[in-house]
Amino acid sequence: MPDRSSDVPPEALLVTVAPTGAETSKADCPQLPTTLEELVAAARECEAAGAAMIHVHIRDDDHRPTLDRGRLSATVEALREATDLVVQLSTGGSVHDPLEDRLKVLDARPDSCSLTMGTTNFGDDVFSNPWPFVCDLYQLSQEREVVPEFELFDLGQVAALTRLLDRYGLPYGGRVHCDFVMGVPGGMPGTADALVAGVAALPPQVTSWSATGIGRTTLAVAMTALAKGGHLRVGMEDVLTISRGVPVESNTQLVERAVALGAIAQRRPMTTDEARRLLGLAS
Ligand code: KMH
Ligand code: ZN
Repeated sequence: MPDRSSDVPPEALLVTVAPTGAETSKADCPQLPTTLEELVAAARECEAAGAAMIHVHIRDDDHRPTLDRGRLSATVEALREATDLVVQLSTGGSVHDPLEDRLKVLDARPDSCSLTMGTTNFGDDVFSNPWPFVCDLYQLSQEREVVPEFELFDLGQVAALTRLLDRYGLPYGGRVHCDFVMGVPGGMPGTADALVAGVAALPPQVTSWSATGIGRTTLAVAMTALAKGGHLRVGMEDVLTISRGVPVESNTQLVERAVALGAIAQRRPMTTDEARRLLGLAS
């Protein structure tokens, strides 16, 4: 039986920042980091505020979502140069991205990639993740030595994670980290009850998990995650108001709030070295 324990202490809180996403337009939210310069500046500030991992979606010159290979590689490089953050590229992209382009994200050689465990209604759209695609992406991540973060939008996707791990074994690095993405219209609700049910259903191979609540569910999910000993993802991909009707000023503001919530729960922000150990990225 392999040793599944980690030397990262339980008080260490992984804060992942998801600064941009693919759903919000620059016109609607000028403070959204959409250029490489804005993204790098946001990443530096968020690292200083306590984030240890960044979940990245990129935009083109017109601020529209893109999976352009050259831009993705340049982004990974720039983030590595400017920060010590664990760099996670989104393989979810936007709901309009073809599956084959989403597989090619791994060509940019990130530390980590998101890997969604099933198809989800996504507002009026469909976020497509058919089982064969999930299997292909997972095996590619193993081959390319990229650590996946399993994104769980629904309880059925927790069962799909169990099935995937049973069929294909552990990820590269030997640890299993997942993230509950809650409150998407079409996915599981962003409630304490739903998170408790999701955590109870996690397969035994899981070594760490975080959670994020979309929009107005953000605080309920974050506080429940802390109460259950989990980690936090925050950022303007997931929420654009800091309180009812008050726009978020920056991603840093959301990271600072996560760190403050963590402090109430007697957790302190995890260092980037600890995050690498937690995720199986440390050599
Ligand atoms: N933009 C959503 C359709 C991920 O990054 O892997 C998918 C998403 C999940 O954001
Ligand atoms: Zn994303």
